Amino acid sequence: MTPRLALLAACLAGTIAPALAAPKLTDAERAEICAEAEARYKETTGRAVGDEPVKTILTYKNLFCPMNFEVKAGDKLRFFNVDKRTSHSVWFRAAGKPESERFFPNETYETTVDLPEGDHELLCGPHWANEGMIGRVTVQGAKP
Ligand SMILES: [Cu+2]
Repeated sequence: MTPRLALLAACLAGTIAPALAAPKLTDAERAEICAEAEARYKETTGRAVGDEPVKTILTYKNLFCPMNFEVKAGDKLRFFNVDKRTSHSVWFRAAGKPESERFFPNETYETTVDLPEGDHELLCGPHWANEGMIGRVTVQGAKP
């Protein structure tokens, strides 16, 4: 394979596109966006996201908030979209899971963690490749 073809193949496979296209946010910029997301959640629901009995991840401005988090196998996970117009999805692609349906502003997507122990890449179907909307879930051992 020529280098040019190899590059094209890598782009098609999605292995290079994120590195080239994902906007580079600093940790501080991410923290600011996620703080805004939490404020929007509280405004919408009247509750602090950290007080929810079910682990709640916010989607906002092409970020998962938090971006990296830990769960136990069998835990429930709840995703809530605090964006104004954009829909998102949840996709453990590398783990061989199907992409979720899109959830729209103020909508929730809930799932139960059925992934093996270890780190798993969490993608948003429409935004991972070009916007870098990628999180990481660390799954700990199953509940006794
Ligand atoms: Cu998204």
